[in-house]
Amino acid sequence: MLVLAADTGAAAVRSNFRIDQDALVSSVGAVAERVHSPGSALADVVRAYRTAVEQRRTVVLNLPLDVQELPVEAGPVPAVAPFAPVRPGADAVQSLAGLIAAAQRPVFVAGRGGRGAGAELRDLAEASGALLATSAVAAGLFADDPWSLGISGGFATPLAAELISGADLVVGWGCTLNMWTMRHGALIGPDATVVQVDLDADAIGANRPVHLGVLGDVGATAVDVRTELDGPRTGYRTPQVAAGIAERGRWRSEPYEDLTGPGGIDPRTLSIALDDLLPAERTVAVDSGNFMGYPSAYLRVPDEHGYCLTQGFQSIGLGLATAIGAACARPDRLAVAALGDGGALMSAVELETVARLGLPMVVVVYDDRGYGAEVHHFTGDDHTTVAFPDTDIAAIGRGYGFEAVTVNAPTDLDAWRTGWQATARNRSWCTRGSLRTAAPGGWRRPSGATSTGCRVRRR
Ligand SMILES: Cc1ncc(C[n+]2csc(CCOP(=O)(O)OP(=O)(O)O)c2C)c(N)n1
Ligand SMILES: [Mg+2]
Repeated sequence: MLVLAADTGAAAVRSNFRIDQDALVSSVGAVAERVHSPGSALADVVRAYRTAVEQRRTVVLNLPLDVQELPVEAGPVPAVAPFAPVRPGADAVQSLAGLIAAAQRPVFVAGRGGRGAGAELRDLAEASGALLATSAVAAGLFADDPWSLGISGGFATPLAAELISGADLVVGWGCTLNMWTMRHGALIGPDATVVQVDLDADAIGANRPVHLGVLGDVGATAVDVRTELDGPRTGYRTPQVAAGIAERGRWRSEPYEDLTGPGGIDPRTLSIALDDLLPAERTVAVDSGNFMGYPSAYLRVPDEHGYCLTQGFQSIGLGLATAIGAACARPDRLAVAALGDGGALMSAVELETVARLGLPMVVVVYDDRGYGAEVHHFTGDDHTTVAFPDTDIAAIGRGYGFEAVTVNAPTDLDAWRTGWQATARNRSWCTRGSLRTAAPGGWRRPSGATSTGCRVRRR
C-alpha cells in the first residue's frame, strides 16, 4: 500500500503542525519515504512504489508542503520490471518433499504470505494428501475446497481443531504459526513435525521452533515441491475425514442452544441468518472485541480478498474504516462491517463517510451494551466502567442517513429482508443486535462460542 501524506517543509522547524512523521510511520512498521525535491520527485515516487510492490510493504510517501508548491518537469516514468518469485534452494525443496512423502496426516496452514498462492497450494495439497487451513488474515483462501478446514486458531471449528492437532506434519505457508493461529501451540501435536515456508528469514522460527525452514516464495515453493512428488496421495484425505468435513466443516453445522429470548437474538442465529441473507460476493470487515468470532465463523467469504481482520494493533474501532476502504477498493462486492457496540460507538463518525460517499454497505452491530471482551476477561470484577447505558444504535445510524433495524428475534429480519431486496445494493444498512446477558467463554479462548442476544427494530 502506498499512502500519500502531506508534511511540513524541512525548514518549518517551529511550525505548530510539525511532527516527526518518519518516526510515526516507522513506529508502526511501515516505511517512510519522501519527495525530497522537484528534481528527485520522479525517482522518489518510483522508489516508494517499488518498495511497496516488491517488498510488500506499506509505504508512506511524505509530501512536504514547500516541495509541493514547486514546478516539476514531467519526465518519462521509468519502467519497473516485476521480479520473478524467489525460488527456494534445491536442498530445502528435497527436504520438504521428503517430509511430505513420509507424513500420514499433513496439514497446510496458509497465512498472509500465502494469499495469492491458493492454486499452487491446492495442487500441492492434493499431491500430498494434506488438509488445508488458513490463519485468520488469509481466511477464504481455500473457500469451497472440500478439504478446507477454514480458519485455524481461536475461530477454528471443533472439527478443524481436532484434525489440525492430530496432524503429524504442519506446514506454515507464509504463516508464522503464532499464538492466535495455533492456540498458543495447542493445535500442534506433541510429535508433529513443523515446517515454515517464508520469504522473510526473520519470520522462520519466530514464534516456535521449526524442524525445517524454507526460504522462498510460497507459490514457487509449492510448485517446486510438487514436481518432487508423485501423483495424489491419500494422506489425511480419507473417506472418514471427507465425511467429517462435509458434515461438520462449518460452524453453522455445529449444534447449539439458541439463546434467543427476552434478552434478544442469539448472535449465532443472527449471524447464520445474515449469512443466508447477504449476497455471496461480499467483503467482511471485522472490528475487535468478544463478538468478532461470530462474523468470522458464520459469514462465508468468497476468497481471501473477502475478509479483513483489523487486529494489526489490537485496537477496537477500526472495523468501520476498514469496511469503507474495502467498499472503495471492491465496489463489485458488498462491504459488511461487523462491529461491537463499543467499537461502533468509538468510530460512529465514519457512518457519515459511508452515507456521504453513498457506499453500499451493511453495518452489523453486535450490541451487548458494553465492552464485552473486558467483561469476559475480568470475570468477577466490577464491570461498572465497561457497561454502557442502553443506546439506540439504529437511531444513530438513521441520523447519518442509514436505513436501520434492530433485531430482537429472527422474525425481525423478515421485514429487513423485504426492505433489503427492495433497495437492492445501493443503500447502506445498519443492523443492531444487543447482548444483554454475557455467558462465559469467548473466541480468544479455545472453549468456543459466547452467547449473546441481539435486538433489531425496524423504523
Ligand atoms: C482502542 C482500544 N481501546 C481498548 C481496547 C481494549 N478492548 C479490547 S476488546 C474491547 C471491547 C470492545 O467492545 P465491543 O466493541 O462492544 O465488542 P465486545 O467485546 O463487547 O463484543 C476493549 C475495550 C482496545 N483493544 N483498543
Ligand atoms: Mg460490546
